[in-house]
Amino acid sequence: MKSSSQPSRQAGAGHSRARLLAVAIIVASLGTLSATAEPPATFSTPTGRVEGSTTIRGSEAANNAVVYLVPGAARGPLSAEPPRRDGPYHMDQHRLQFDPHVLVVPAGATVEFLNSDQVLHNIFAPPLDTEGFDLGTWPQSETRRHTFPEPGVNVLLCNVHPDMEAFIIVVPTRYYALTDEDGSFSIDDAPPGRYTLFAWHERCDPYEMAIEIGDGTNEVSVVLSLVGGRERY
Ligand SMILES: [Cu+2]
Repeated sequence: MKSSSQPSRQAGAGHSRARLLAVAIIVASLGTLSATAEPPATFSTPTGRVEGSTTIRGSEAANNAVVYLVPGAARGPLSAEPPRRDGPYHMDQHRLQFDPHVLVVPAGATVEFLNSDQVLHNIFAPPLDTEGFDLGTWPQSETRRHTFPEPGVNVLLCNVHPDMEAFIIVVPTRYYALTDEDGSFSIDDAPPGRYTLFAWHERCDPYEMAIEIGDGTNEVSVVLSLVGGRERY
Protein backbone atom coordinates (compact mmCIF):
# COMPACT_ATOMS: atom_id res chain seq x y z
CA MET A 1 0.00 0.00 0.00
CA LYS A 2 2.68 2.40 1.01
CA SER A 3 4.71 1.89 -2.14
CA SER A 4 1.73 2.45 -4.40
CA SER A 5 0.73 5.64 -2.60
CA GLN A 6 4.13 7.22 -2.99
CA PRO A 7 3.97 7.91 -6.74
CA SER A 8 0.53 9.52 -6.60
CA ARG A 9 1.62 11.85 -3.81
CA GLN A 10 4.12 13.27 -6.28
CA ALA A 11 1.67 13.51 -9.14
CA GLY A 12 0.44 17.06 -8.56
CA ALA A 13 -2.46 18.85 -6.90
CA GLY A 14 -5.03 17.95 -9.57
CA HIS A 15 -4.41 14.27 -9.12
CA SER A 16 -4.67 14.58 -5.33
CA ARG A 17 -8.01 16.33 -5.58
CA ALA A 18 -9.28 13.52 -7.78
CA ARG A 19 -8.13 11.00 -5.20
CA LEU A 20 -9.77 12.94 -2.38
CA LEU A 21 -13.00 13.07 -4.33
CA ALA A 22 -12.86 9.33 -4.94
CA VAL A 23 -12.29 8.69 -1.24
CA ALA A 24 -15.15 11.03 -0.34
CA ILE A 25 -17.47 9.15 -2.68
CA ILE A 26 -16.43 5.82 -1.17
CA VAL A 27 -16.97 7.13 2.37
CA ALA A 28 -20.35 8.52 1.41
CA SER A 29 -21.29 5.20 -0.14
CA LEU A 30 -20.25 3.33 3.00
CA GLY A 31 -22.33 5.72 5.07
CA THR A 32 -25.34 4.98 2.91
CA LEU A 33 -24.74 1.24 3.19
CA SER A 34 -24.47 1.23 6.95
CA ALA A 35 -27.53 3.41 7.34
CA THR A 36 -29.66 0.97 5.40
CA ALA A 37 -28.00 -2.27 6.46
CA GLU A 38 -31.02 -4.49 5.90
CA PRO A 39 -30.07 -7.92 4.63
CA PRO A 40 -31.09 -8.25 0.99
CA ALA A 41 -34.23 -10.27 0.47
CA THR A 42 -32.27 -12.95 -1.34
CA PHE A 43 -30.37 -13.83 1.86
CA SER A 44 -32.26 -16.07 4.26
CA THR A 45 -32.05 -15.27 7.96
CA PRO A 46 -31.20 -18.39 9.95
CA THR A 47 -34.22 -19.70 11.84
CA GLY A 48 -34.83 -22.73 13.95
CA ARG A 49 -37.79 -25.04 13.92
CA VAL A 50 -38.63 -27.02 17.03
CA GLU A 51 -40.38 -30.34 16.54
CA GLY A 52 -41.35 -31.95 19.77
CA SER A 53 -43.15 -34.84 21.38
CA THR A 54 -44.91 -34.50 24.70
CA THR A 55 -45.77 -37.34 27.03
CA ILE A 56 -47.03 -37.57 30.59
CA ARG A 57 -44.88 -39.82 32.73
CA GLY A 58 -46.74 -43.03 33.47
CA SER A 59 -49.68 -41.92 31.34
CA GLU A 60 -50.66 -41.39 27.76
CA ALA A 61 -49.44 -38.80 25.25
CA ALA A 62 -50.35 -35.31 26.28
CA ASN A 63 -52.68 -33.39 24.02
CA ASN A 64 -53.76 -29.87 24.92
CA ALA A 65 -50.42 -29.06 26.49
CA VAL A 66 -49.05 -25.58 25.89
CA VAL A 67 -45.37 -25.38 24.99
CA TYR A 68 -43.59 -22.05 24.60
CA LEU A 69 -40.10 -20.67 24.27
CA VAL A 70 -38.76 -17.66 26.13
CA PRO A 71 -35.51 -16.28 24.71
CA GLY A 72 -32.68 -16.17 27.22
CA ALA A 73 -32.14 -18.41 30.18
CA ALA A 74 -34.21 -16.68 32.79
CA ARG A 75 -37.83 -16.53 33.72
CA GLY A 76 -39.06 -13.09 34.12
CA PRO A 77 -39.41 -10.09 31.96
CA LEU A 78 -39.78 -11.03 28.49
CA SER A 79 -37.42 -10.62 25.70
CA ALA A 80 -37.10 -7.49 23.70
CA GLU A 81 -39.02 -9.17 20.96
CA PRO A 82 -42.64 -8.09 21.09
CA PRO A 83 -45.29 -10.79 21.20
CA ARG A 84 -47.13 -11.48 18.00
CA ARG A 85 -50.47 -9.81 18.41
CA ASP A 86 -52.21 -11.05 15.37
CA GLY A 87 -55.33 -13.02 15.82
CA PRO A 88 -58.22 -13.02 16.06
CA TYR A 89 -58.56 -15.44 18.94
CA HIS A 90 -61.88 -17.10 19.65
CA MET A 91 -63.47 -19.02 22.48
CA ASP A 92 -66.89 -20.51 21.74
CA GLN A 93 -69.53 -21.87 24.08
CA HIS A 94 -71.21 -24.68 22.24
CA ARG A 95 -73.30 -27.63 23.43
CA LEU A 96 -72.67 -26.60 27.01
CA GLN A 97 -68.92 -26.75 26.55
CA PHE A 98 -66.14 -24.30 25.95
CA ASP A 99 -64.51 -24.78 22.55
CA PRO A 100 -61.54 -25.04 22.47
CA HIS A 101 -60.81 -26.57 25.85
CA VAL A 102 -57.37 -24.92 25.88
CA LEU A 103 -56.53 -21.69 24.06
CA VAL A 104 -53.04 -20.19 24.01
CA VAL A 105 -52.53 -16.53 23.14
CA PRO A 106 -49.64 -14.07 23.41
CA ALA A 107 -49.78 -11.40 26.09
CA GLY A 108 -51.72 -8.41 24.85
CA ALA A 109 -54.11 -10.48 22.75
CA THR A 110 -57.85 -9.91 22.69
CA VAL A 111 -60.15 -12.93 22.69
CA GLU A 112 -63.72 -12.92 21.37
CA PHE A 113 -66.13 -15.05 23.37
CA LEU A 114 -69.18 -16.29 21.45
CA ASN A 115 -72.25 -17.97 22.89
CA SER A 116 -73.50 -20.46 20.29
CA ASP A 117 -76.08 -22.11 22.55
CA GLN A 118 -79.75 -21.28 22.96
CA VAL A 119 -79.22 -20.84 26.68
CA LEU A 120 -77.52 -18.05 28.57
CA HIS A 121 -73.87 -18.54 29.37
CA ASN A 122 -71.63 -16.66 31.72
CA ILE A 123 -67.85 -16.41 31.69
CA PHE A 124 -65.63 -15.58 34.58
CA ALA A 125 -62.09 -16.44 35.61
CA PRO A 126 -61.30 -16.52 39.32
CA PRO A 127 -58.19 -14.62 40.45
CA LEU A 128 -55.77 -17.53 40.71
CA ASP A 129 -52.65 -17.19 38.58
CA THR A 130 -53.93 -13.91 37.10
CA GLU A 131 -56.16 -11.05 38.23
CA GLY A 132 -59.22 -12.83 36.93
CA PHE A 133 -62.22 -11.24 35.24
CA ASP A 134 -65.98 -11.50 34.93
CA LEU A 135 -67.60 -10.89 31.55
CA GLY A 136 -71.17 -11.35 32.78
CA THR A 137 -73.92 -13.37 31.15
CA TRP A 138 -75.15 -13.14 27.57
CA PRO A 139 -77.47 -14.86 25.08
CA GLN A 140 -76.98 -16.85 21.90
CA SER A 141 -75.04 -15.33 18.98
CA GLU A 142 -73.62 -12.49 21.04
CA THR A 143 -69.92 -12.02 21.68
CA ARG A 144 -67.94 -10.26 24.34
CA ARG A 145 -64.26 -9.43 24.30
CA HIS A 146 -61.49 -9.48 26.83
CA THR A 147 -57.86 -8.42 26.49
CA PHE A 148 -55.18 -10.36 28.34
CA PRO A 149 -52.28 -8.05 29.14
CA GLU A 150 -50.39 -10.34 31.51
CA PRO A 151 -48.99 -13.83 31.04
CA GLY A 152 -50.62 -16.49 33.17
CA VAL A 153 -53.17 -19.27 33.42
CA ASN A 154 -56.83 -18.27 33.27
CA VAL A 155 -59.39 -20.86 34.32
CA LEU A 156 -62.67 -20.13 32.52
CA LEU A 157 -65.88 -21.03 34.29
CA CYS A 158 -69.59 -20.45 33.73
CA ASN A 159 -71.73 -19.74 36.77
CA VAL A 160 -74.81 -21.06 34.95
CA HIS A 161 -73.22 -24.46 34.22
CA PRO A 162 -70.79 -25.60 36.93
CA ASP A 163 -69.39 -28.40 34.74
CA MET A 164 -68.07 -26.01 32.11
CA GLU A 165 -64.34 -25.39 32.29
CA ALA A 166 -61.64 -24.23 29.91
CA PHE A 167 -58.23 -22.62 30.04
CA ILE A 168 -56.70 -19.60 28.36
CA ILE A 169 -52.94 -19.67 28.70
CA VAL A 170 -51.36 -16.26 28.08
CA VAL A 171 -47.70 -16.57 27.16
CA PRO A 172 -44.98 -13.92 27.14
CA THR A 173 -43.60 -14.84 23.75
CA ARG A 174 -44.52 -15.32 20.11
CA TYR A 175 -43.02 -18.80 20.08
CA TYR A 176 -45.68 -21.16 21.31
CA ALA A 177 -47.69 -24.21 20.35
CA LEU A 178 -50.53 -26.41 21.51
CA THR A 179 -49.89 -30.15 21.39
CA ASP A 180 -51.87 -32.42 19.06
CA GLU A 181 -53.77 -35.57 19.93
CA ASP A 182 -50.52 -37.53 19.96
CA GLY A 183 -48.65 -34.95 22.02
CA SER A 184 -46.63 -33.58 19.10
CA PHE A 185 -46.02 -29.90 18.49
CA SER A 186 -43.93 -27.60 16.32
CA ILE A 187 -42.73 -24.03 16.68
CA ASP A 188 -41.34 -22.24 13.64
CA ASP A 189 -39.12 -19.27 12.92
CA ALA A 190 -37.25 -19.11 16.22
CA PRO A 191 -33.91 -17.35 15.80
CA PRO A 192 -31.06 -19.69 16.79
CA GLY A 193 -29.97 -19.21 20.40
CA ARG A 194 -30.69 -20.14 23.96
CA TYR A 195 -34.21 -20.42 25.25
CA THR A 196 -36.14 -21.70 28.19
CA LEU A 197 -38.85 -24.08 27.05
CA PHE A 198 -41.90 -23.99 29.29
CA ALA A 199 -44.77 -26.46 29.19
CA TRP A 200 -48.15 -26.34 30.85
CA HIS A 201 -50.80 -29.04 31.06
CA GLU A 202 -53.90 -28.87 33.22
CA ARG A 203 -53.12 -32.18 34.93
CA CYS A 204 -49.35 -31.74 35.27
CA ASP A 205 -46.74 -29.92 37.25
CA PRO A 206 -45.22 -26.88 35.54
CA TYR A 207 -42.27 -27.79 33.35
CA GLU A 208 -39.25 -25.92 32.12
CA MET A 209 -36.04 -26.86 30.36
CA ALA A 210 -33.11 -24.88 28.98
CA ILE A 211 -32.58 -25.57 25.30
CA GLU A 212 -30.34 -24.30 22.57
CA ILE A 213 -31.91 -23.91 19.17
CA GLY A 214 -29.83 -24.18 16.05
CA ASP A 215 -30.62 -23.32 12.46
CA GLY A 216 -32.94 -25.89 10.92
CA THR A 217 -34.98 -28.55 12.70
CA ASN A 218 -34.45 -29.18 16.42
CA GLU A 219 -36.07 -32.24 17.98
CA VAL A 220 -37.23 -31.94 21.55
CA SER A 221 -38.81 -34.39 23.96
CA VAL A 222 -40.98 -33.05 26.78
CA VAL A 223 -41.92 -35.40 29.61
CA LEU A 224 -44.48 -34.05 32.07
CA SER A 225 -45.41 -35.36 35.49
CA LEU A 226 -48.94 -35.55 36.83
CA VAL A 227 -49.64 -33.26 39.76
CA GLY A 228 -48.92 -35.29 42.87
CA GLY A 229 -47.63 -38.09 40.66
CA ARG A 230 -51.06 -39.51 39.94
CA GLU A 231 -54.22 -38.98 37.91
CA ARG A 232 -56.33 -36.13 39.19
CA TYR A 233 -59.63 -37.46 37.86
CU1 LIG B 1 -72.76 -21.93 30.63
